[in-house]
Amino acid sequence: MTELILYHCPQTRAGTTLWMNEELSAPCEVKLINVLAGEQKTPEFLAVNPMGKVPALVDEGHVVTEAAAICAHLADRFPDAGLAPLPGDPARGTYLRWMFFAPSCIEPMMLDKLGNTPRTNSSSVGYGGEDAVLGALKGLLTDRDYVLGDQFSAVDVVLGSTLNFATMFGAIEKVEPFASYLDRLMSRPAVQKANEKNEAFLAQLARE
Ligand SMILES: N[C@@H](CCC(=O)N[C@@H](CS)C(=O)NCC(=O)O)C(=O)O
Repeated sequence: MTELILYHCPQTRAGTTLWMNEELSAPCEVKLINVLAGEQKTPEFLAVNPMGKVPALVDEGHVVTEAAAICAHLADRFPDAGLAPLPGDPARGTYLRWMFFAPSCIEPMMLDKLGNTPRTNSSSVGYGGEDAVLGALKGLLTDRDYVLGDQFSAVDVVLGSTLNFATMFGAIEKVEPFASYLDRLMSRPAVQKANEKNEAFLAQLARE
């Protein structure tokens, strides 16, 4: 049997991958890493992810880190779920574009904004600037339900999760078209299941 272990901690970026796991009907065994207790810096976990960060996935001995990479890998690993255009499909370009846009443009923009470290050199800053990021996202999400149009895919898990964090922390205002997109995603059964599991995980960590 396929052995997939997902190292997870509730209330962290690992939530993105827990959601992805639920979209696939949970093929991964979830192992909790209590970040508040410092378990991500133990020698055992550093042997998995030398960054000492969650999430991490071990797929039959192969380590995948970075939430977006884990989601993309899981979508490819379980192609029958139809959560990723196959290599060779031109739609795969759109899918990969926004899969990378989330961690390489939205995240640093959000962290710079929340950390009050504005960048002035837009031509050398990878995300350009806040207006550029918001403009690109508005252009993407206006008049479509999901990144690929009518079809939900793993890129919506990554982009939706990142956008959800950004609105929760106040880095991006929850206005249209982001509000409808997020409401559509957050009402998915897989999100509800992941939320319930996170509640149970939090209770478990509090008892330990
Ligand atoms: N680039 C990583 C970031 C992962 C990350 O920063 N995880 C945080 C939780 S949100 C963490 O594990 N922090 C614990 C620490 O650094 O000690 C990803 O996208 O997965």
